[in-house]
Amino acid sequence: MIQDVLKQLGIEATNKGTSTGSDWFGSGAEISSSSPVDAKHIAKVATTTREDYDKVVETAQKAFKDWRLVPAPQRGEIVRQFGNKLRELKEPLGKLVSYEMGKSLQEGYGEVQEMIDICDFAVGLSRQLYGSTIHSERPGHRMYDQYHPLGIVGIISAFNFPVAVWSWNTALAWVCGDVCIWKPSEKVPLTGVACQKIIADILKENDMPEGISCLINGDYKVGEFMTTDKRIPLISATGSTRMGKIVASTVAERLGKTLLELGGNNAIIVTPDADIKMTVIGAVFGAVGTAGQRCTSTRRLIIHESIYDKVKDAIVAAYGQLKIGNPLDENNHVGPLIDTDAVAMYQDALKRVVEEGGNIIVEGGVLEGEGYESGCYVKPAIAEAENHFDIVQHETFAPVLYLMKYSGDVENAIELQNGVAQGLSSAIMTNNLREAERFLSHAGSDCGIANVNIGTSGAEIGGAFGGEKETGGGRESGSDAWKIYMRRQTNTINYTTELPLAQGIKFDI
Ligand code: UN1
Repeated sequence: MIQDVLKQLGIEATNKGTSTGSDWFGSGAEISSSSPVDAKHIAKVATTTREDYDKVVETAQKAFKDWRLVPAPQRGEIVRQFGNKLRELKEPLGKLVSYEMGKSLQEGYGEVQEMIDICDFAVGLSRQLYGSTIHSERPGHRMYDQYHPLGIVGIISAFNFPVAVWSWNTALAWVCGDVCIWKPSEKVPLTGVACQKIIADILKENDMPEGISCLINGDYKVGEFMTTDKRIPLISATGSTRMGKIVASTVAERLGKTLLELGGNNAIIVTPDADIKMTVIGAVFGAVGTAGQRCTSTRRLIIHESIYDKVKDAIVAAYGQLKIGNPLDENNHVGPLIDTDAVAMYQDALKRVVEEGGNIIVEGGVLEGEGYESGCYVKPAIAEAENHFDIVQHETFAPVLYLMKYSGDVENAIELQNGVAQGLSSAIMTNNLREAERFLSHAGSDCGIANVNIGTSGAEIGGAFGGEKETGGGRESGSDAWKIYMRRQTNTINYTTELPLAQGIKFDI
């Protein structure tokens, strides 16, 4: 099956990993991509050397000069064609995402659907890159602000959403008149090659220059080529808080802009007025979907003491039904972790929660035997824990869910929910309007995403996506997230024969 998929997407046994569009080159060491599904080698990708990288940036700089002059709706037309091509290739690309990364086939397709959706969004946006008009304090003057293309956008994406997060950035950046250089995670280089081939064909069919969409490959050192490079005004990076701090300080050193989407430590508050059935679906999908490897995955359940046992029993029972195995088999709920390092981190978290006084109520463990040869399949686990535990305060990118109790008012639950360093996604399960509104108020959740009666994961592309505190503060995808990809300019025009100064200053000569 996978051979057909690779063929449909133009993936060879060994692929060049550096591209400015139709031109592929690169002479760096090869990365071998293997699947966490069955540990089988899939194909190789050559990494990008410094010399290759400089060639990419020079080509991108030239392309920017032309691309910024293409009217925004025409740039949108290219993105529309890209979205249509993704519709045609949804099946093979979704399968490759699932096989190379290890998420379920449904989620692989869902990820490609997010790409299609953001393309549609970007097409509409290409006619809506609005600024404001402002009334001047001076007679005969007019003011407005406008948004201009920024330049080269460097995109560093993570393994867990190997294609969608790139598309959120690049589809918007393109309609905004920017050109993009993408470094996918070195854990999933093939999906990057596949996407670049798709857009390269579209750009070629439209006689567009090389350099509008560029691909580079390699580890953090290749990422550093971009973060230290003054020619790249914006770096959009998705990944751990540790990585984000390094990227932020490196880019700040040269006063560049960053868009950071980093770790989450997402909680669902379950109040006495919660619908238990909905809570169970939301919490279980949130905790075990993508094997707990979404930045929006549910890590903590904060449950009112009056319903604690009832919710706990229902969730434990639901965990008993979970099927773990090959994610390409639609009967399975939970696929593998990305690699054995991730498995070690998962094991360490379970050890540490016990050491800190936690109580495991659904045992974890690494699965062995037929179908589990990759060593990456783990059992989703649940521990009763306290919010202040060091391990609970950290994001473990694995299916480990912490249960904790609150008593009294919803304010106490909100305090626990906010009592972590991260601020990405949050949710409350309640049919009580007062509780829901308090949770959403300025004294409520401090996260970038706050949901009522749905879980923490699975955000739609129409809203701005990102979070506060150690999540990095960036917003990508919908709403007005496009503004970061443009530079703002304020214009004042005097259509009189006088030159009055602002603030009433007199300056007669
Ligand atoms: C991520 O994990 O980096 O909201 C992105 C969600 C998805 C995106 C997650 N739409 O869960």
